[in-house]
Amino acid sequence: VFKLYEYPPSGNCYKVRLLLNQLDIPFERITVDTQSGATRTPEFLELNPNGRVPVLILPDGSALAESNAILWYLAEDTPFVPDSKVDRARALEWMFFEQYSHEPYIATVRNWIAYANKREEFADRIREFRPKAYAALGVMERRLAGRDWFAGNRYSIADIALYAYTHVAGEGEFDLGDYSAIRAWLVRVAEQPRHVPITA
Ligand SMILES: N[C@@H](CCC(=O)N[C@@H](CS)C(=O)NCC(=O)O)C(=O)O
Repeated sequence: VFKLYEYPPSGNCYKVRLLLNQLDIPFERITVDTQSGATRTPEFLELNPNGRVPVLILPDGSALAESNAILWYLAEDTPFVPDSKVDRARALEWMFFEQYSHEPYIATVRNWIAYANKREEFADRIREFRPKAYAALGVMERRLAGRDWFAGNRYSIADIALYAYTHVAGEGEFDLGDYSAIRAWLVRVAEQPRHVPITA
């Protein structure tokens, strides 16, 4: 059985839970408190030398890190990966965008404000990151103009990767009011079969 090392409020960890649920794959959950250094113990670094969750333990006992790599592993040969070669690359295009241009700003600000109690300590960086986060939202809004999904013509792991932190951006005090295509897409994602909320 799969074992997921996770910090439940983390969007990166939620991506993996959401897909496991949508694939109807049973898994065990092990909570790791990222706020107290539990990801940096020698034991944890054996699982992921990069000291971060999520980590998925596969049935053969090996450990896989990086949320979007885990999504790719689980989704291969399922409808959650697009069919054509170019659409599969397109899914990766948006998953790399998520990790380089979106998550570093939106997830980080959300964590400092809503979970780590660092609003004052990191006030300068929050101010610096906010426009970069809105730039990423602007890119998503343009991509979604006139289309329902990020890659191919159906819901895929590219949507899961971007949904994770976009739908809780409000916890980082981001306002999606001007992003109507994103808001409509958030509703479409939440309507997919076997959807589970981040709080589950
Ligand atoms: N690129 C990684 C990021 C993972 C990550 O940043 N994990 C955070 C929680 S969301 C963490 O474990 N932080 C604890 C630490 O850095 O010690 C992924 O997508 O899985």
